[in-house]
Amino acid sequence: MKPFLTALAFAALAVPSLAAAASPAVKVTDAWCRAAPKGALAGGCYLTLTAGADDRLVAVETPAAGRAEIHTMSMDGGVMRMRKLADGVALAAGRPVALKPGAEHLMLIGPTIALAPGAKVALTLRFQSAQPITLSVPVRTASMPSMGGMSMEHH
Ligand SMILES: [Cu+2]
Repeated sequence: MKPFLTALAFAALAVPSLAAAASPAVKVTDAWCRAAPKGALAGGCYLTLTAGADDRLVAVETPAAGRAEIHTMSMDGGVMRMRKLADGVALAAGRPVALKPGAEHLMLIGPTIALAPGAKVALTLRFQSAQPITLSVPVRTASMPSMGGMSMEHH
């Protein structure tokens, strides 16, 4: 074990630029899924992504729903509409991208687990360049329901 670790440490020190160019990791923070009533047809998950290099979130997979999609939300004549982002979400190097209520989000279509507070949703995020990331995302209630186009976030 020790020689292996030493070799790894040496390699990391010796070729930092090469290691970074190969497949920089994407950092995930503030991941949560919104609690939904029993029998809900869909549920939203939110998180913040910070890519080490220009990249793109291209897909999300989960065993907790029929399928998962990357969605965006926008106002259309006073009505909030969601649509699937076929090309995913662009991630600029070092710039946090927040997927949040009222904007880009991950949508669980046909949840197969109860989206109750305290439950965990396994999500696998797939990127154009970076390695996939699998997360266990906690379910919680939103601080307030979203109302129309107004932002009702607590501070
Ligand atoms: Cu959606």
